[in-house]
Amino acid sequence: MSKSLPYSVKDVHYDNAKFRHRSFFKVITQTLFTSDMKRECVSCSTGKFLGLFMIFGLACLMLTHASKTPSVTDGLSKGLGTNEEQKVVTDVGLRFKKLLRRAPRLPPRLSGDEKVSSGIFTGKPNEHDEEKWKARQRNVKEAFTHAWSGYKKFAMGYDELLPLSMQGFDGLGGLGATVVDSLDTAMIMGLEEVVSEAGSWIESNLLERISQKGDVNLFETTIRVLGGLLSAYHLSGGDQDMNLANTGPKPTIYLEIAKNLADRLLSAFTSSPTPIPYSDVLLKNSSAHPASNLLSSTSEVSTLQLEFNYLSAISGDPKYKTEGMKVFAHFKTLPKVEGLVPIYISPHSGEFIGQEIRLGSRGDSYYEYLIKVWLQLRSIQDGNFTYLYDMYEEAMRGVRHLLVQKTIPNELVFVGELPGGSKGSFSPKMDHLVCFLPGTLALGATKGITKEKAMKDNLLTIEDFENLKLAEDLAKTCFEMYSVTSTGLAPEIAYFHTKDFYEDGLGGGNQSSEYVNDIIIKFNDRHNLLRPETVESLFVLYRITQDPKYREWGWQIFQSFEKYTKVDSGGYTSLNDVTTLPPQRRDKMETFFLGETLKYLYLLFGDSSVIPLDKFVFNTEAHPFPIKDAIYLEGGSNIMKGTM
Ligand code: DMJ
Repeated sequence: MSKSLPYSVKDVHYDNAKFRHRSFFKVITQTLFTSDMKRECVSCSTGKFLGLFMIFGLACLMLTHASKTPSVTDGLSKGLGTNEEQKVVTDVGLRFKKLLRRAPRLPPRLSGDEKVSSGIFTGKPNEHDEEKWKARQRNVKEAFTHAWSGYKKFAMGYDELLPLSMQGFDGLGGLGATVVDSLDTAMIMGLEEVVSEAGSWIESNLLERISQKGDVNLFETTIRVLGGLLSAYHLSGGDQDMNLANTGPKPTIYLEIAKNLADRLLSAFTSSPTPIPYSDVLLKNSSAHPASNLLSSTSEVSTLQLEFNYLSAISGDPKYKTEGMKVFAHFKTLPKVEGLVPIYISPHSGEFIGQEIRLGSRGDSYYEYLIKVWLQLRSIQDGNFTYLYDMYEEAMRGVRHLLVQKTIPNELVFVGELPGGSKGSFSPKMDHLVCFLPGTLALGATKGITKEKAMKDNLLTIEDFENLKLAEDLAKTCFEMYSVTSTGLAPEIAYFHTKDFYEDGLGGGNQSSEYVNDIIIKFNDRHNLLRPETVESLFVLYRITQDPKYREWGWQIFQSFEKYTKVDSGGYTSLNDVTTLPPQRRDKMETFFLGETLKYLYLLFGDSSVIPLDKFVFNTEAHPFPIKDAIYLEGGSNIMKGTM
């Protein structure tokens, strides 16, 4: 592992002196009364006395003549120096009081320049801009319609569309996963025809499928199918405070099917000898079994709780939440490496297996759900779930300390892996999946409100600022993983040039990219599955920082999807190699392209008041669930409270 300084110390450009601020009064008195001075003062000369007097007088002058215009910091520190009506006498009095008080321990403030470069944009976008983004949002809607039309034409009722061979394929157990994954996107986009088609298919077919189908993966079925049904329930008026669907089945239909499915999925928990569920479920007879290696993935068993908690809240039955939350309670007791966890766990022993640590495949959404489940449940305020926040904070410190490095020559920030745990060596490798992290970090820092508001209300801690900084740095790297290739689309996995690692001749193919020597793409990793993680993070970062660059980056990525993955006959396809032109195509449209990628792009280009991040939490498959006390306390007959 690199011996260089950890990211938290080396890379965050906030002057720590700012946090140990000394007041002007302290500076003067401390300088005059150092130990040497004190000794000499016994025989203080008149000259020294006059000097002291002059400095004191000067200080008074500076205070009384200081500009009355409040500085950014003044305006932000509660109520001080912002009232223009105050009389000068009161002002001076206040200033003296201020001098005599201990300097407050405020989190760092950004200067005007830093604000611009770090993306706090308070000015309203002009009309032309708004029109531009509305038009771009329409382009995304058209892309969704094209994707759905291909699926409907060739693969309706199958899990996925194979757009080149123009047929369907059941890769996820045969529950029509694309239909359910797409439905809430269509609702958000106001595509009534699609809502009606998808809704009718679900109403007429899904229960039967659920009762007849065999093996499904617990995690995939929960995040895509159960998650899709639950957000369709909410968005179609289930909680009675919004209704985006003028057509399709009643919300209770979605809820009934969700309960039937979840009851079967629960067998993965109840048949395991520990709180860690088995990975697979046989739907037709509600039985469960472990994967062939007898292990469960860490991320899979910890990425079920948003869905199960919400289902408990709306159904009034606590069993889903009880089983799901046992997993986190168990994780709390397990040993970790600075909050980081190995990617496999045994449902038989309940212990982690192996040492591999990464935020990519099999590790990723463990970290995402720690903070999101806390956000979902924190309104209950019974203190039972603060351990989730603590685990998240510790893990992010671990990420900053152990996993973050910068590339050569251009200092891109990336999150690497520890293939041998804390004792093994560092690998400068990052799955595209890791690009969920910028969004999660930003959400965890401001809890879904804008950075501007969070700063105004003095809500951000130093760690929040560090996490936000890492979020922005990492989002840039994720975007450059797209820009560096010939197609403008990211590979599945990238390696990074560091002092310990470089391989020549494995660039992305875009010679005009500044980062062509920083990012290395191995032959086996050159595919693109239409994944959402980068645009997901751009969406969250845009909402939180209001920096328009995230929209522009999203637009560039969208255009590349349009150019290289669109299939004329309908649908979009994965690619085999993003570094060569024309790219070889792979013949698969993943369900998350409709469920996540296009939804996040649509929301990124649209009005920020739609599905606000402080009122909704998106599951890992981009299905939004509401966060509000009423649902979790009253709607669920207080079932969310105290079930742990
Ligand atoms: C999706 O199913 C989810 O986002 C999951 O968390 C990770 N993999 C895919 C998208 O890449």
